[in-house]
Parts: sequence; C-alpha cells; structure tokens
Amino acid sequence: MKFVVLTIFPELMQAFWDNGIMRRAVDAGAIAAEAVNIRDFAEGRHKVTDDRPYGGGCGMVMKPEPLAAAVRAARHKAPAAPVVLLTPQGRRFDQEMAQQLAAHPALIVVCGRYEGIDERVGEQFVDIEISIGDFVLTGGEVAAMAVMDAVTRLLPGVLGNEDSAEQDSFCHQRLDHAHYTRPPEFEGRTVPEVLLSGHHDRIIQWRRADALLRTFAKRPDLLRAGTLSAEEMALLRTWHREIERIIRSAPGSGAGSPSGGG
Ligand code: 9D3
Repeated sequence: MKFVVLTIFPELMQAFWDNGIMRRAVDAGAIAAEAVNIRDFAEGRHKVTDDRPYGGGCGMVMKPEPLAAAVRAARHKAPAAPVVLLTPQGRRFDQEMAQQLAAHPALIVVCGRYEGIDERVGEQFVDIEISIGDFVLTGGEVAAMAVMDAVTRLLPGVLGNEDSAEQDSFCHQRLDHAHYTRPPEFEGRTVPEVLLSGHHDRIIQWRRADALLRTFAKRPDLLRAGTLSAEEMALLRTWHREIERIIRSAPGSGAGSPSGGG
C-alpha cells in the first residue's frame, strides 16, 4: 500500500510514519508513505493556501489552485489511486471501509484545514469522502492518521498474524474480552482463576462469555445489529434465568409491591 498524503503539516505525518507499527510497516515494505506539502504549490512570497469565503462569514477556505496542483503532483506518484478527502461531511469511517481501502494498491489522502476546501476542487478531484465521527477536529490530519492506521494493520505481514483472527473482533460485532498479565495480584485485585488454570478449552469458553458480557454491558447496539451464535444464545438464556432468580428473590418484589414483581 502506498499512501500519498496532502497536508500543510508534512512533519506531523512523517512523525506518525516514523514510529511504532507504522514504522515497522514501512521497514517491512508493507506500506510506502509520502507527504506532499500543499504549501509547496502555493504562489507568491508568502505561499498562501487559504482565502476568505465568497459570501462572507467567519473562517477561511482552502484555495483551489495549490490543492489542485498538489493532487496532480500526487497522481504522478500514484497514478491509479483514488483520492480520499477527510472531511466532517464524509461517510462515517468503520472497519468495513478500512477493509475496502486496504484492497487498493495506493491512496491519495487529502487533509483539509480551515473551514474546508473550495467546493470545485472536491467536485473535480475527490473520489471518497470520510469522517471519523461526529466531533469537531481542527483539520483532517489526525483523521487521516486514524484511517491509515486502521488500513495498515489489515495489510499482510504488518501484525505478524497472517490469518488475522484478532481482526474479527469488530467484524463479528463483539468487544474484546478482558486482558490480564503478571502479577497475579495487583493492589488487591486478582486475575480470574480460570486464566491461571492452564485449561485451554475453559479459557477459550471464559473469553467468549466475557466478550459477550462486555458487549452487552458497553455496546448492546452491537448485539442487536449482529447475529448471536448458538453458544451466545445459551449464555444469554443462562444469564437471563439467573437475573430472573435474583429479581424474584429481591426484597419488595413479591405480591403486593407496587410493580407487582414485574
Ligand atoms: C463551522 C462549521 N464546522 C463544522 C462543524 C466546520 C469545520 C469543522 C472542522 C470544518 C472543518 C473542520 C476540520 N475537521 C476535519 O477536517 C475533519 C474531521 C472532523 O472534524 N471530525 C471528524 N472527522 C473529520 S475528517 C476531517
């Protein structure tokens, strides 16, 4: 995968690629990454990349000419790559989009700044518009990093586990189970006994149950959207029966209570 990123903060992108998993992905040849400084394509002594909006109003708009010239330069580096614009108006980024983007050999990634880019540049050059969520950033760079991070970890050879079972966490619509490492007791809190038992099958079962419980507690929307396995249905029924027992045995839940015991 080749990333060509258009930004007025190329050093920010380089710092991202120079560290951690991204650096390992570059060193392994799984990705190539290059920033194009939009300011390099701006005219005049001050290399201005923004201008006041037609029609008035506060804020500035990214000028069309430098951005268009930067996209054309990026196309020379990655001729067939789709142009991805990070914008609050884009489609909400998710794991499925990450998988689709990871299938391309190259991406041209445009980081907007100011209030946005001139509409005409978007019409002429942009293929895909992406937002990373309903909150306000100061520009597209951090969003571009999130997208490239999610795409890169999907590429063969980046995480080591080629079959990438771990990546199914979100595709299968379940949160991860709890994780523990040494020591077995930390500030009075212990590790679930089953994880220390060495019983691999029981550990797998515990983890699947814990993942389901955590998903139910923190993201019940995922359970409604997803499909429950037979094992998960059985777990939910067991918990349901247990919860009913607890409710029935609770003080004030019997006949004569205002709710009638549910
Ligand atoms: C004044 C109206 N603003 C919309 C709430 C305009 C505006 C806000 C923030 C215009 C640009 C930006 C900068 N944000 C991004 O470029 C951006 C972004 C984001 O803010 N949230 C989530 N995903 C993204 S992707 C790019």
